[in-house]
Amino acid sequence: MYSHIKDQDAAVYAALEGERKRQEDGIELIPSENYVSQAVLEALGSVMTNKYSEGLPGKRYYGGQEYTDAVENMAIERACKLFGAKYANVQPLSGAPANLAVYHALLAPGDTVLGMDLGHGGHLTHGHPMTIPAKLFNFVTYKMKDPDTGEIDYDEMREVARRESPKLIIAGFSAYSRELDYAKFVSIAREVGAVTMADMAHIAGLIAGGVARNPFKDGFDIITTTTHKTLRGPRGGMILVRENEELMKKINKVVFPGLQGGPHMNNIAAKAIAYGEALHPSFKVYAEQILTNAKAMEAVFAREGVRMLGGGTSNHLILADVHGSLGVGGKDAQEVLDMVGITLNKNAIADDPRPANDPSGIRFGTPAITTRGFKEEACGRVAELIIETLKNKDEEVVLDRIGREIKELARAHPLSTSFVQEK
Ligand code: DSN
Repeated sequence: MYSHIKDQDAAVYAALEGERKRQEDGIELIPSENYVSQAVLEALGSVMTNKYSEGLPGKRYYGGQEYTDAVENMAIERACKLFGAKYANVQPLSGAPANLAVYHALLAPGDTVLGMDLGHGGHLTHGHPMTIPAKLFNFVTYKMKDPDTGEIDYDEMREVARRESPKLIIAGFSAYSRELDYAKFVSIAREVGAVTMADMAHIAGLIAGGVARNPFKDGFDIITTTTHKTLRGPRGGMILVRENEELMKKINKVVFPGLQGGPHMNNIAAKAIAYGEALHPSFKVYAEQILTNAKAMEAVFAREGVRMLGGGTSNHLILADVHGSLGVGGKDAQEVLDMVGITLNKNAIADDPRPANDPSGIRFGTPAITTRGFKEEACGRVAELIIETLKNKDEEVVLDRIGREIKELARAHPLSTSFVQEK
């Protein structure tokens, strides 16, 4: 692999090979990561990277757009088909610029946005004070009623909405393991005259695979997403509009020229391929297996009495209170698990008494290992090994043995060059 890089630049080659090997040898549980297919990788390394294509298909600023137009139109059509949208913009470079584009299309400085509290599972781009949107707009939040069931406090959401009159209401999260009641969001938004946006970055693949509810079915106006998480595409973002053409036109103008320059056409070609994969019947098998695998891990954590936020999971991820249950802080947990070959991330839990750089929780999920062909039995074993590692975090002999077992599990599940998921 990478033979030209090897001949030309040994230092970069060493880093690429090291990363390839790390991904192959370890068990990847960061719930926002995945392994793309060879076809997606090829598109990323294709000649499309050479081309400038500012504008939209049929309305570009530079010449020579026959093939870029074709590939972007394919990506748009496939995205709309996957998610039941009338319009799509596939140019956002990632999730944060996709969200920023929607904010700028809909809001004036000082306008109010209602989103999920970051400490209760929301995302940085939904109003963390350090972000540019938070400096421009007024973010107010809703929370879970009870972190042990994960139920959102919709009564409080309605009260906040009535009091604050948000122009935009956001559903979406990066560390929340239950389904949202989109119909309730829409009813609250209609009452106060707000537009609804679902940031479905984490669960786009589950929606595409038909195992999570599509917010458009309940009347959401806009969906934003990254394309590289459960959707298993290249790194990137996308904005979908259910049916309002004027809304899409406003958003298009912000994506370019408002926010970005030339779209990354190699990435858009890779998105088209990934959306084609997600439209294939086997993607449903993949999405179902993600959930089955997460349930297998949940069962082990429940049996071992480790507290899970939301009381467990209905999607691809689990947020576990390892400090509360096992006396290990999130930072130490992440580090010792890295040592045995399990990659996940430390994560704050709701109303975490510990600091952000060493919170109480770990967050992990099944999209990447499911791509590798892990089934529920192997996932249950990985969950047992996580807990055993944390209980023996200073026992070198135990950790060595676990590390060897992790390597064996990884070897037994090599990455396939085909994107088709086997049952
Ligand atoms: N960094 C992503 C995640 O891990 O959820 C969200 O931006």
